[in-house]
Amino acid sequence: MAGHHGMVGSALVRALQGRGDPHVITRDRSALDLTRQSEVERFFAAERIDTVYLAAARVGGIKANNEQPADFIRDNLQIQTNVIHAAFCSGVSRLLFLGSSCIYPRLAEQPMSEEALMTGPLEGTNEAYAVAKIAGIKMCESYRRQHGADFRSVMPTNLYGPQDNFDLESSHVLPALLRKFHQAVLAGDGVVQVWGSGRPRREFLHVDDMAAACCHVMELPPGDYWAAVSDRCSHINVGTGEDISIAELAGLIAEIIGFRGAIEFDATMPDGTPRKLLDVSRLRGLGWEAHIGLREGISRTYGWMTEHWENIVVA
Ligand code: GFB
Repeated sequence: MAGHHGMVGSALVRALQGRGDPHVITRDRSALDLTRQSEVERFFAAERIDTVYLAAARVGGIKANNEQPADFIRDNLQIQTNVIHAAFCSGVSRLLFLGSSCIYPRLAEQPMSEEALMTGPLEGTNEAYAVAKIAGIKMCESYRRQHGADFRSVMPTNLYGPQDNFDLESSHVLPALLRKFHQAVLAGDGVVQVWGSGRPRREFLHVDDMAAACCHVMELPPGDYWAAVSDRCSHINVGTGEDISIAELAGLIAEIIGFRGAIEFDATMPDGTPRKLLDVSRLRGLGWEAHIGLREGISRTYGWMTEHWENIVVA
């Protein structure tokens, strides 16, 4: 398991252990830096690893992606290239690469099917990250085509849940709004600022659903997985199939938290892609769909945030 300290990786560890897999191998960054090729090669040579979940990545919200494109493209290309190649050389039987719905063109037809990949220009605010993720899919696909490797890919929509990043500069919108509305209630503030116009639409998936989907995809017999995808479009979308505008999301979070003040939109901040809704029919055809509704998922994540509030505000 690469990336077990992150929101997705930690959910995956919980899910795998819940399915009775006692042998999940993880390493702290201090013991294994995945951006260092020689360290990754040594690790794979020393351990007997059968299956790899590649959830390690540099991730962030619209502001971090927009302001640090060099960091996003470098770290992600290094991590995924090192892990995928070392996994192949050590003979692992199966690998799962995790990407993101920002791989699709900015103005892709909605909902976005897997076949929309590389059919148009990307969204500018996260182009560097998206190019790295597209390279990851293509690397898995290429190892499949050249070597027959069983290297699979899943592309999640916008994720949220426990252990998310609540830092207002680098987080995604959902944890940012949970924090902003909670802080406003605590401080008695009457106004909360929401970035952009509020018009963009996003699809949100709870990370426990994402982890369950990853396990489902990895447990599929090779014949089922490779029959459902194509040689040059080998990934599978993971989402709920429903989206919501940022203004509606802000209203829902305000209601859940009990904020009764005003919501203001900050037009100086970018909107990003106008809409990102995944076509999830490929995954549904393989027998999986999301179970955690948005209201329930937000309430659960709000509970987690308030439980860990002291760590969040000092971070
Ligand atoms: O979640 P988010 O940062 O990422 O922003 P993206 C989604 C939308 O919410 C944008 C708006 O229109 C933001 O302007 N928004 C409103 C806010 N208030 C806030 C706020 O306080 N914080 C944040 N962060 N947004 C990222 C990509 O895109 O999503 C990555 O940059 C990746 O590459 C990831 O794909 C899932 O959905 O725009």
